[in-house]
Amino acid sequence: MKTIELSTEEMKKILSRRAAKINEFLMAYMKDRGDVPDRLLNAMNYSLSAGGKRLRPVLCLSCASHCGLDENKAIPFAAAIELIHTYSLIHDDLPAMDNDDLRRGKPSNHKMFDEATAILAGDGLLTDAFVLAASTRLPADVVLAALTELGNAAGSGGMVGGQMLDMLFTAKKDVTLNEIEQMESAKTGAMLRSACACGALLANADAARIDALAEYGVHFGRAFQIADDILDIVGNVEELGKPVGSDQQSGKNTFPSMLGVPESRKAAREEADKAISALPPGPEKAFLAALAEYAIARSM
Ligand code: GRG
Repeated sequence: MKTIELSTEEMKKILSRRAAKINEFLMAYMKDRGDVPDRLLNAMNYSLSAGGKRLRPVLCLSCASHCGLDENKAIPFAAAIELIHTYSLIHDDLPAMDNDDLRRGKPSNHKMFDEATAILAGDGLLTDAFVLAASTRLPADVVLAALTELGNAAGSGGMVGGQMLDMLFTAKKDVTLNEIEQMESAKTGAMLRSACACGALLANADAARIDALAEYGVHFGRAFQIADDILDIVGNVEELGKPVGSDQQSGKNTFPSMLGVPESRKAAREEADKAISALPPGPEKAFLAALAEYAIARSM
């Protein structure tokens, strides 16, 4: 066990304060959108305001601050990451993908609206995200580097590719643990890793620091995903925001379905420890370490 210098309570306070900043920014951004048809705007707003934890934007702000940038300067970029995350959840729930009726404890977007509207809401969020991220008021080369990083993580070599592998592996009988790791590191891990890397890039940090925070993000992502998969087996609907056992029902192979819950808990613990060990020194070390603990605490 590593020494954590921030209590869970203190960490949660900082997490909520940062999530509130992101929420406030997103509300203002989504309010002033006279160009968007009402139904589309309502569908985008519905999922954006459904109560997400804002983990990715918070990681981005914290990593930016860890590298010496005033985190407020990174808010538009961090909010754009949440737009992409929200799009991915809307599309993930569609009948052609995971076919989930519930998300964040509420009817999924296509259940609340309809399939075509949900597809367009996702498309709108994804595309608008890049315009919003590009509006970040920092030097253009720095914003461009972060945009490239984010596009790669969200795109076909990252999250979208991971989702493709997920669909392919769900139908496949003899999936290996390596394949599951590869799929999860792209599907869930890429965006978490990228949120950290983008924070460091926006702060114009040196390469070693960007790599170290990206490494933290990789292990954070693995710990987070394994914890989520464990919760799908041992959690409850309140924690999950969707019915328990959906992975098993849809024939998904996950860490706990292949290794069992106790081994998976060990793996999640190891990944959280690796995330914490990767952290370079700086003002956010205690917060980022406590956040990695929080990512697995729900599943232990
Ligand atoms: C459809 C292109 C496309 C991609 C979908 C992210 C993703 C890829 C699917 C999500 C599937 C899933 C439930 C994975 C488990 C881990 C995860 C990403 C959980 C949701 O993230 P949280 O817990 O969600 O940060 P909130 O609701 O807090 O924003």
